[in-house]
Order: sequence, then C-alpha cells, then structure tokens
Amino acid sequence: MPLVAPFETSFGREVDRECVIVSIQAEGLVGWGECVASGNPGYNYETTGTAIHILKDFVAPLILGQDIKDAADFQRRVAGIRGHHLAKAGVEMALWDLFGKRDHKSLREMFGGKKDKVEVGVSVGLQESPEVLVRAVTDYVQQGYARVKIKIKPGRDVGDATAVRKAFPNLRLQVDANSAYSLETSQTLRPLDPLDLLLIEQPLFEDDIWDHRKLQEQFHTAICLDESIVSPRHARYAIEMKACRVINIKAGRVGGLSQALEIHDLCRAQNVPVWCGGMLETGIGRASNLALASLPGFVLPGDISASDRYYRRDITHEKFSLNSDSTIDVPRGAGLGVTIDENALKSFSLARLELKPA
Ligand code: OSB
Ligand code: MG
Repeated sequence: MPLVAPFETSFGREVDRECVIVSIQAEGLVGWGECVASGNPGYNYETTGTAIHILKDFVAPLILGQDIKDAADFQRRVAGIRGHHLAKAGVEMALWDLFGKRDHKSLREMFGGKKDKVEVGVSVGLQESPEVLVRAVTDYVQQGYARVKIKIKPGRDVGDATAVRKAFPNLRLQVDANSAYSLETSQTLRPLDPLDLLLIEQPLFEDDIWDHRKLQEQFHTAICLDESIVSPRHARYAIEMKACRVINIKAGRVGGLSQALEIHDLCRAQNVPVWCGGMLETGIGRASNLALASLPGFVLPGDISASDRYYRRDITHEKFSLNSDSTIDVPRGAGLGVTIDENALKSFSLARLELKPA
C-alpha cells in the first residue's frame, strides 16, 4: 500500500507498506487480523516473507479445524514456535475479532477498556533538513496533533530536536532512535536532556536492556523501550533493572494482544506509564491499537494517527479521523469494529493463500 509520503527512520526509508492480512473463518463468521511485519527486516528480524512461512508451515497446522477457546489457548498451542511474534500476533488479532463477533462485544469491552476516545500523536520521519522538519511538524500541529514524535539518527538528532523545540516551546515532543546508537555514541545525545522531551525512545541496540539502564542513569529525560521489549518477561526485566521509565507497547512485537494486555497490567501495577506504538497499520491494525490504548494504563498519547496520515486509500471502510482535542474515537462495533473494503484489499493484494484443515 503506497504511503501518502515516504517514512524515513534510522533503519531506512519506506515509500509503501507490504503487510500480511490474516482472515480466519469459523462458525460462519470471519475474523480479520494484521501482521505488522514489513517487506524488510529493518525494525524487526521478521518480514512478510518469514511471516507467511511461519504462518503457513507452523501456525496454521496447529489451529486449522481446532476449537480455540481463547487467546491464552492460542498462545499455549503456538508456544513451541520460538520467536516470530509478529506472525503469531496477526493470527491472535483475527481470533479476537472472531470472539468479539461471536459474543457481540467490541475488543475494548473484552479488554475492559474504559475510554471512548484515546489521546494520540504523530510520528514524523527524518526529513531533508531541520527546516523541512519544522515545516512538516507545523503542518501536523495545525491539523491538531498535540503530541509529536520525531525520528533521530546519528548526525540528525540534537539539531533536529532543538529546531522543533525552538519553533514549538510547549509542544509535547519525543524522539525515537530505533536503536541507532551505542552507549558510547549516545553521549552526543546529552544536549537533548534540557529540551523537556516526554521521552527518548530506544536509543540503543534492540537486544539490549542493560546498557539502557546505564544510559537512563545519565539522563533526566525518561528512556522508553520499544524494540527491546518483546514479552512480558522483558518488560519485567527492564523495570527491575531500571532500564527505562516508560514502555511502548506494540501487540505485534510482543507476540499478540494477550501479551500486550499482560504488559499493560504489569506496568500499571508498578506505576510505569505505557503508550501504544504503531507500525503504519492499515485500518485493521489501527482498530486494534485503539482498543488496546483504551485501557487505563495507557497514559501517554499513542502513535495512532488518522488514516489520512498514512494512506490515501485504506482497506477498511471505516476511516479514523482526528478529533479537535488530539484524540481518535475507539471503535464500538463487535470485534475490531471495522469492515473490509474487499475491492481495496483485492487491488493491493500481491498474493493470496488459502489454507484448509487436512
Ligand atoms: O519505531 O515506532 C517505531 C513505524 C514502523 C516501524 C517502527 C516504528 C514506526 C513508527 C510509526 O514510529 C508509528 C505509526 O504507526 O504512526
Ligand atoms: Mg519506536
């Protein structure tokens, strides 16, 4: 799906998004899910190709024709598949959609979320120059986004953040490095500390928690982990080690919505603020993110922007739009609460694979 504008991070530039859309048929109902892997392993080792392989050859045989009771039951069945969280999470989302449609309950109701609308922000990719970045941020602020995240990388960090802070002294601003620094090179980030940022997201290696602890000791600004938190256990490790003061929750990265809920509960019990991350989702994944972010522990605005920030044409009939208070409404319909635009889905489809019980 072509993005409305290229999205550049420290790991590369995306002009379109390749994704795996999962649909599961059961009891006359269809549940939809989105696997947030992308075409390249820049953010995560999984890709759409590895996800299709894992889903087809390992996940599907464990669930086709089976009576899956709930998300925990699904997790038990796929526990023998090591890693491949993005693949598993796409299926778990489709199961939640099915359970909700069967029981006439929205994901929000099933999760126990209370909020009708959730506070959101926008994630702004690396731009040509600090001047162009300030222009891009200005445009989003004028559209009503009250929280902005900018992507940083070595050489494009302090200058960019300072320029945005100067232009918007009161904006809720945060930065995301996507693992572009080491403990040594991150010393250049020290001038970020007085900029009153909400947080610094994932400065160090994706498989590292310990060095983040050392970095957090050196900064007043909260360190937030994204890539490093791949399970509820990792969330506990990070909190116990004081490696971060905030956690970004993405259901895909942690292996499914059930795992995201566990991390939410654990963080809430320890008073660690969380927020909902994004993966440039289609309307399917966006609906899921909104339901997740309706839980009370999501106290910081999520990377859940309006549909038109990502795609001119989406694959759900429902389009998400920004309210004047920088919120987006949580879907109310059964399951994910979205319906699929089959024509759009078909026109974007590169391949289609149907799997049936043996
Ligand atoms: O690190 O949060 C990230 C998009 C793709 C991969 C990783 C990240 C992102 C974003 C965009 O920051 C968030 C969004 O969906 O708006
Ligand atoms: Mg991130």
